[in-house]
Amino acid sequence: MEEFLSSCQRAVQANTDQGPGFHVVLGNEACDVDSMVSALAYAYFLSKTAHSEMLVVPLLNIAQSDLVLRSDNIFLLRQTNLSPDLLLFRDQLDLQALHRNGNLCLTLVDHNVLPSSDSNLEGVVVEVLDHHLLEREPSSSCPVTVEMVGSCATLVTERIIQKAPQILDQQLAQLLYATVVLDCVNMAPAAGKVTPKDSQYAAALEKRFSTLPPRGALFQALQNAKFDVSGLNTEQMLLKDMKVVSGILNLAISVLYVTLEEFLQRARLEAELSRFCQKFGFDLLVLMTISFNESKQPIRELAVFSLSINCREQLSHYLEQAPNPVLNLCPISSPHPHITAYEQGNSLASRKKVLPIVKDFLREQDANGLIRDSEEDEESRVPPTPMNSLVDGCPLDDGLPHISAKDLEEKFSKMEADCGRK
Ligand SMILES: [Mn+2]
Repeated sequence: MEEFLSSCQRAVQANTDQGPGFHVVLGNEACDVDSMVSALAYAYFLSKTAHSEMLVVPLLNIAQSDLVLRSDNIFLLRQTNLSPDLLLFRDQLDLQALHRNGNLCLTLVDHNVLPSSDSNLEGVVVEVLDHHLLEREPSSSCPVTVEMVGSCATLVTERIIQKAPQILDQQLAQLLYATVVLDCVNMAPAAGKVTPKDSQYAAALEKRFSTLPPRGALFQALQNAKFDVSGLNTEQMLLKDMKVVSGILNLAISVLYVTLEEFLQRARLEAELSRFCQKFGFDLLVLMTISFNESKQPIRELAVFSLSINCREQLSHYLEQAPNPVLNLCPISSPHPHITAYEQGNSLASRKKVLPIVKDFLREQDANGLIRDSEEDEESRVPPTPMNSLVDGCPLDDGLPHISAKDLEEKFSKMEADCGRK
């Protein structure tokens, strides 16, 4: 696999108009473990079996700098001794330019239609292998394999075992096996993800490679890695699982997978939070932490950050008083003057429950009731962590909204005025 990936990199670096062109195997924009492994494994399979001039390359459908947010992907790469430096990312190969020059064909794995930003590439899609709801128009020039299995990696494994079992080595088997086990929630029927075909091919891999890590341990390790934020800086932690709500104020709610105490101890935290707010144009940040006690019960805490005392106090007060649901916020001491911190007694109130309260707050701040929501507004979308292999709602392509210094100044003076009015 390393040799194959190195040759792909060399080919991309040497890319010229005169070359034979690229057959790109592309996963979805969430670039979760399934999309990454399906692209790597299927491209490898095609490179060994396809009889075409074109160079087959797997492409991760995120920018290289976003890989750090996919801690489970990084964990699996490390576990299978694959360096992330060998991977090719969306910002390293200009698909549009290749397409313009007639040098591109595409195989889609783990999704079956291209997002609107890439829809002009539909004409060069030559094959699809996926496990999402079929949204693709049938076409004679593009064979489509869509089956509602737990993991797209199951379909890739099936193809390899049926057509080229000799290319399976321990490394490739482990990549595929780990993905199936992760997507199928440790093959537990109760989780409702696993199908007979997933079990069949997981068992086939176990049978061929007796040295694969034990299923339960592998699942737990990947699951832990998904929530491991130890390698992330403050900005990355905030971006990892963030939603944006905008009205007269711009507000972000980030879920953090650490205890609030641990987060509040980060060096220069307030300076980092204000830099974050300036960079992305936020007036207020709501930080919701989730951690687990020894009996695996969730512990939730909540904090509000804003450089404006008025904004911070008003939102904090609003959350304290919110009737539906009652959050049972109990103030805890914060070492930072601009951060109000709470234990959240109602540990069932996830961000899904807190978001409407925050929207109500913004509505009350804004006589016009103009609220924008990160789900409805493509412009303000930021990449949430994919919790499963669904591509929907996991955009990494649109980047972040661009905000000029002038916009910011206006925003802040408006914010102060608005908050001061009350
Ligand atoms: Mn998937």
